[in-house]
Amino acid sequence: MEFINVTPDYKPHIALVQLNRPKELNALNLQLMQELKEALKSLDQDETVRVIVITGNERAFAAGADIKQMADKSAIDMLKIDQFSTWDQIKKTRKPMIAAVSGFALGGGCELAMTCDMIIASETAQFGQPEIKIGVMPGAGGTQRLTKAIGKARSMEMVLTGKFINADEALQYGLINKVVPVELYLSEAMHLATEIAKMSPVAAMLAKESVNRSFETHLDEGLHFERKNFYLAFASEDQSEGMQAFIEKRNPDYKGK
Ligand code: DAK
Repeated sequence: MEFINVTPDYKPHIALVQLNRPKELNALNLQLMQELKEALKSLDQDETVRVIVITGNERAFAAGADIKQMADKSAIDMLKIDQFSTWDQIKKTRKPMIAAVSGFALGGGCELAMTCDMIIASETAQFGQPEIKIGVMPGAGGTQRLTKAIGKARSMEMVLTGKFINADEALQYGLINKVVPVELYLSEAMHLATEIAKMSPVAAMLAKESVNRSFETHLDEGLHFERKNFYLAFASEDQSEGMQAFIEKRNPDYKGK
């Protein structure tokens, strides 16, 4: 791995993936995205990992797709490269993912943060979809996930002007979960990850899938899907353990089975 650092056991049950192209503000070139895809696939299959935190550095989470690498590509080049399959694979990650964002989260960087399930930001974070300024538009979910998160009016303004919003605005708009001082953004993300890692990983996976389904379907279908996953949770040993632990007034010891 050249452009990302992966620590599967950063904390008990928590993996850390750090984007690592600092000089280029973690611009997402093809190799970085490929590495990220492979890392997430492997962490998703790693039984010891329950939650994945993705971060950059203090100056940038990621300033977008690598413009220098994209600049001379034709539509057919883009079609053949088929970067969407990489993004689709990342989206398929079944374990909860938290983005720990400081500095720039722009274009594909903002889209990557939004592909995660929750976002913890430092007070220096800036979010934006500035593709319009370079003659294109968001291509990895920016027009869809941003609109669902913050509504049409604000999304239109960001997508059509390319303007950035700061961490407080992002919090107020409902794009992110929490803003903390810059020295705390990673530890705060770890704190959230630790809370989730205490839960049944089976239930967490089923719950994540169900919440995500609400973005993709109408209410009746979503409720039906939720119900099936609810029943499925009762097939897990973790369900017996969780309920027994409650009755016995002790902490549950989930095995992810
Ligand atoms: N690509 C390549 N290099 C970048 C970059 C980027 N997105 N962002 C920054 N850099 C590089 C700069 O070129 C500079 O490199 P050197 O000149 O030193 O070699 C270095 O990082 C430091 O940047 P600056 O000198 O510009 O730093 P400043 O603090 O002055 O400005 C900035 C920071 C973030 C405001 C500025 O760098 C900037 O505006 N960056 C571009 C932001 C942007 O437009 N992002 C959107 C890119 S388009 C797709 C999926 C997704 C996408 C496309 C396709 N498919 C699935 C097909 C996504 C598209 C995008 O994200």
